[in-house]
Amino acid sequence: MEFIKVNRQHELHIALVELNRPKELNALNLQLMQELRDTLTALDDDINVRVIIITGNQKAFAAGADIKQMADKGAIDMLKIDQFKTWDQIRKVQKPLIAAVSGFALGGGCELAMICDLIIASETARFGQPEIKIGVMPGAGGTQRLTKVIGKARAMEMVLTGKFISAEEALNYGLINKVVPVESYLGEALKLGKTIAEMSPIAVRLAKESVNKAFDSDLDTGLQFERKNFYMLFGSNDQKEGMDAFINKRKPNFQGD
Ligand code: DAK
Repeated sequence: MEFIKVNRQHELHIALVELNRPKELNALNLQLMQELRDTLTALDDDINVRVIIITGNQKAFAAGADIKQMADKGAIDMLKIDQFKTWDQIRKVQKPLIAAVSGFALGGGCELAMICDLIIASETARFGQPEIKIGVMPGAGGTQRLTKVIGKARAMEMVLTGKFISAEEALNYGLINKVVPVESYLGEALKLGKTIAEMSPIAVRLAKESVNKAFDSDLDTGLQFERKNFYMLFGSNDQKEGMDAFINKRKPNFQGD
């Protein structure tokens, strides 16, 4: 892998995936996205990994798709490249994804963070969908996810003016989970990951799936889906273990079955 580094915290069941194209502010070129897709799908299949953290560096999570790579493309070139396939595969990762964001999270970088389930940001983080400034618009879910999360007025302003928002604003808008000093954003993401990794992996998977369902369906469909997953968990050993641990005042030991 040229643009992705993986650091496995075996004892915590966490994998830290770092976007590594620092000179270009982690601009998401096709190779980086394919490497990211391959990495995430492999980690999703690895039973020793329970939580995945995606991060960049202090200056940039990712400054967007690679403008230099896209500049001379036509509509049919873009269609043939079909980047959506790669993005869809990332979106389908079943394990919890935490984005640990510092610096720029712009365009595709902001969209990648929004695909993640939780976002921890450093005080220096800047979020934005500036595609309008280069004559295009968000293409990897930005107009949809941003609007659902922060509301139409704020999303319109960001998407139509390309303005960046600070980590503090992103927190107030409900786009992210927490803002911490720049020295601790990775530590904080690991702490959050550790808490989730201690839960039953099977319950975490179905819970993630169910929360996501709320995003793309009406309430009735979402409730039916949630109920099915809820019943299914009563077929797991982890449910027996979790409830027995509670009754016997001990820490549960979840095995994911
Ligand atoms: N693409 C390519 N190179 C980039 C880049 C980008 N998005 N962002 C930065 N770089 C490069 C710069 O060109 C520069 O390279 P050199 O000139 O040194 O060779 C280097 O990174 C450092 O950047 P700056 O010199 O500009 O650094 P500053 O600190 O002065 O400014 C900045 C930082 C983030 C404000 C600025 O670099 C900037 O405005 N960058 C562009 C931000 C942007 O417009 N992002 C949106 C891109 S469009 C799709 C999925 C996703 C997308 C589309 C389709 N499908 C699934 C089909 C997404 C589209 C986008 O994200």
